Amino acid sequence: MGFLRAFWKGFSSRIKVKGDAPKASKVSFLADGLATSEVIKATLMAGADRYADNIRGADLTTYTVDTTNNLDDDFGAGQMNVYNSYRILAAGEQDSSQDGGSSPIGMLGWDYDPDFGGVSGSNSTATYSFTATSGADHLTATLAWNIDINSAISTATLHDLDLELYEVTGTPAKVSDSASTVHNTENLFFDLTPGNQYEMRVVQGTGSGNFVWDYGLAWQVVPEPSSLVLVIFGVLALLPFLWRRRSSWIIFNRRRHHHWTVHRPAPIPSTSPHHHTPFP
Ligand SMILES: [Ca+2]
Ligand SMILES: [Ca+2]
Ligand SMILES: [Ca+2]
Repeated sequence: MGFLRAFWKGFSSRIKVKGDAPKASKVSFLADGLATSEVIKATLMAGADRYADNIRGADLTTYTVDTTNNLDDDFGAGQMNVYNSYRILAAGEQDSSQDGGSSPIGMLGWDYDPDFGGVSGSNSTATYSFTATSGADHLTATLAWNIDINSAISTATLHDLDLELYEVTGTPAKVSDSASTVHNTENLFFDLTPGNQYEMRVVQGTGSGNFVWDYGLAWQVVPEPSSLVLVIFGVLALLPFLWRRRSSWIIFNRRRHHHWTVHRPAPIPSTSPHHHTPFP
């Protein structure tokens, strides 16, 4: 519930900082793109875990990219991680360079582009530049858009957008893409080379004519899953040591300033009603 409260706080604080009057605030909030279904969908999918070591329920250890839009046929985008998605939303909207955005983009973020596809002067390529950190990082990104239904509700058109990743440290070279012709999301799931420069590009699908449509894009660059597994195993390896040092109960308590401390609960008094006297 804490994550959900934080998630909502991110939304509501965004409403408050835009304008003074409540009505103007709401308009700004919607115009932002933050409340669009495309951005919310992209944020949830880009924040999902492709690997999950759960305390309860089944683990997710066999994620396999096997669809034309780079998802798993069985698990989709993986296991929802609301905290990841909140962090992506909180990192803020970052426009493509064609729409006046600054470069580079952050390691987490999202964009809503209301006009894309080449018609009416809109851009038909949208570029998002970034540099991988010196660590072993992994990019997860989702481009999402809705089907185009005309006002008479008589025709439905699925515009074809694709998502590509170029390495641009030297001569630009495409290193990954998501180019489905039948889905309304495209996804990147890619191990980055430390320190190299990259561009994510939203483009028209091959053979697609011009159109004008809107999309949401969300991304996160985080340590590779394999690195996270090593950290998890490292912590697990330490647990027996802590267990012996601190007697039979260990409670991890997160205090202010984000320090983790280890406590042993006070011994149960002999007068406690919960104390069990052994049978003779
Ligand atoms: Ca935008
Ligand atoms: Ca645009
Ligand atoms: Ca496509």
